[in-house]
Amino acid sequence: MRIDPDRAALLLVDIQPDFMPQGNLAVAGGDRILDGVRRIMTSGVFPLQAATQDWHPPDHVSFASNHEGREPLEVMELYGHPQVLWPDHCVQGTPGADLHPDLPWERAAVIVRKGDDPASDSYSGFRNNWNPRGERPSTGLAGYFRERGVEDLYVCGLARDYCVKWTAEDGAREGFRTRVIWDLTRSVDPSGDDQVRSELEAAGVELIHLEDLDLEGGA
Ligand code: VGL
Ligand code: ZN
Repeated sequence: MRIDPDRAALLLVDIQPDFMPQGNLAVAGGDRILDGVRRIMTSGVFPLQAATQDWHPPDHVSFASNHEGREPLEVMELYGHPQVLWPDHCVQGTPGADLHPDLPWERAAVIVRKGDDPASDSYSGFRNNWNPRGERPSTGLAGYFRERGVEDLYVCGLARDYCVKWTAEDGAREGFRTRVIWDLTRSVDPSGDDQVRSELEAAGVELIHLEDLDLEGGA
């Protein structure tokens, strides 16, 4: 697959130490995507690269530790929607919240931090999850891509079943031709992968693999 350098953007979702196998919200095999991600970032075929960074205050509503008597991975209802309660992760300013130190982030033109509102979670790079008023406020990322002339989005990162999925679904909803580089993602719960695959496809997201990209086209 040829990437049109004038219309494509690479979107790197939440590639942070806390989502690595040793991290506070460990994703099995999260570190296995790093070599491939580095290859794409340095291949020269994506002149425009953007990243998201999960970035929570310590009192964040998604942390089980902020709900008396709740344990991580329990689900509660929040503003009428299910909310998974997570272990504390990606706390602003902690090493686990950094962009992963082994990747060439100088290539990213824009880094969108998300999840900084203590009262709502934010899986997608485009919009927060619901706030108490039932809205999903924009991060401005869709407008950024539009002003940069982007039409095609290539999404990879962590986690496949949460932030990658929500980001890709919102990207498609915003009108971008959105592709997920499936083998450069990993799931919190791999047993749900079939459902993730079918929900992404139902949202109009195309699932591709690293080998589908023509990385020789770049410098
Ligand atoms: C994520 C759960 C909580 C993710 C972030 O990056 O997929 N998942 N915060
Ligand atoms: Zn988070």
